[in-house]
Amino acid sequence: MKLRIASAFLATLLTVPSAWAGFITFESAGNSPAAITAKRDAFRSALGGGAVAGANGSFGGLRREINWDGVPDTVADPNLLPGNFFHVNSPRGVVFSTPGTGFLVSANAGLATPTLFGFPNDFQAFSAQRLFTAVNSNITDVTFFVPGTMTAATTSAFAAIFVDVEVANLTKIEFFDRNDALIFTRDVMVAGNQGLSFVGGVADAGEMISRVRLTSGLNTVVSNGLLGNPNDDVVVMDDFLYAEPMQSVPEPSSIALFSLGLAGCIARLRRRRHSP
Ligand SMILES: [Ca+2]
Ligand SMILES: [Ca+2]
Ligand SMILES: [Ca+2]
Repeated sequence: MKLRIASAFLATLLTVPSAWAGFITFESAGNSPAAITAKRDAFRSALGGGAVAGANGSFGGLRREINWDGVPDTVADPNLLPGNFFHVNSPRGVVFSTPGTGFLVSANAGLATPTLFGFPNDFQAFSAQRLFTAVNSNITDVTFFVPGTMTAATTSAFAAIFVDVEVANLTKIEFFDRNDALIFTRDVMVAGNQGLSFVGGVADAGEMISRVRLTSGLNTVVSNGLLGNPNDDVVVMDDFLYAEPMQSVPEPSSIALFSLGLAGCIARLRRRRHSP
């Protein structure tokens, strides 16, 4: 019995992630791009890479950004954006998925399709002119690859800008590790009608983010000018910022588990050798 309790305790000890000290949160909200620029800049500084983008949104090999503004008209509203556009067409190491029916990037001015998904009194851009949304869902999941390769990756930091967050506790950002365990969650600050909200988290103890889930309000964009329902808070997104996706290395707890298993094997082998 004692042995059983001891093994249960040991198993618990080994499956608990090693000291999630948490994430450093960066957040602010306001009615104009200027209101959140200082916090965006602080997040940029925390990750490094400067302020000038290189090819494929790479900042000094340390950070990536997506502002949607360079997306071609052929994959912008009313056309869907492929979920792997920033993995294949412009390799930035991210793939998007949604329980909905796809993704839209808003149209530029001067085209047949209205800008801002057809809601000029609700949305504005942080970076002009394009915005991003899932279609028929308020969920966007982001997974990571070493940019330009099929190698799965993790990141240590992620931030997003949300547009038109009017109701508290509906819009949030969540980080999951490689075991799909939730390691960070934050409700996005309310910014009011047409406002902008910045939220991001930076790992401070080596945590590795395998998936980011962005929940945008409680409404959905169905198509330009059309919402899923007339009453609930509709929210869309602008810039994504994240630390350069890196190939995953085993976490300390997995190494410990592996070493323990190896030690057990060696002990068993030794016992076998010494037995008559
Ligand atoms: Ca609004
Ligand atoms: Ca933009
Ligand atoms: Ca709203």
